[in-house]
Amino acid sequence: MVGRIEKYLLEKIESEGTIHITLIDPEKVTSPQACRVARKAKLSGTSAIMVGGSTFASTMHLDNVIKAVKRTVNTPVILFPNNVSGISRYADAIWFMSLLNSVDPYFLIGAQILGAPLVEKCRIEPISMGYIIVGDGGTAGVIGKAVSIPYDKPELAAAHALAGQYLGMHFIYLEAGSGARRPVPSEMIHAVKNHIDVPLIVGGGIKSRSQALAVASAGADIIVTGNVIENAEVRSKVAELVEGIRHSRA
Ligand code: 1GP
Repeated sequence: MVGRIEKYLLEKIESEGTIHITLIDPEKVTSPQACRVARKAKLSGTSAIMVGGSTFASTMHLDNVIKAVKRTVNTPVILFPNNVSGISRYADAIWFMSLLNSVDPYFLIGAQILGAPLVEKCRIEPISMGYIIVGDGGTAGVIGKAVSIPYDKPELAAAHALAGQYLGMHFIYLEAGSGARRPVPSEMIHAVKNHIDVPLIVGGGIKSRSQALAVASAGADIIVTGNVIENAEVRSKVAELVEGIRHSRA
């Protein structure tokens, strides 16, 4: 079954090609700052807001950030949880994700078992996603105990992605790690895209128009950026990234 937010994402991708999502890390912002980012990102063409980080924001702060963002923009808010504590009943949807290259069963299925009843109780739309950490992997790789896939092994990334699809996941996410020195290379994106039919999300280290253009041209359906937006004038930076993505469609 496809829920409302998933349908929205699929229709956006269908009509626009690659889309951009803004990631807000609740640990790094106050609620008013999150609102400003969301409002400006929306004006510049972002399609949804993801909220989550790899470490330790309190659930109360997470709730407050999401409530504030939802009061400010009508863009869907999708949780990007690093653990059960990343669930907020105020979000529209949650990436219900498994870290496919973790060596720790907790990140493969343990946290999901603990979180599922809460997601059901709070009626948050779960969107099934296979999460794959590649390259440096950053904090997410360390916390998630991932055996990161080297950039020069695109066929390994493709095998992980295909396994995720065969297990029934609706989206696949190639994650280079927040603030990665180098985004996921085009060859890897291309290899994965050639093997899967479900939409491909790519994030980590995308900072410029040309990087967004390269990632979109290689086959990403969704591009996620966080860091670069936190550290720049939001409106012009998101506009630059979205412009790069649009150029890939030309
Ligand atoms: C991190 O993929 C996201 O989980 C976004 O990464 O913060 O480097 O944009 P950046």
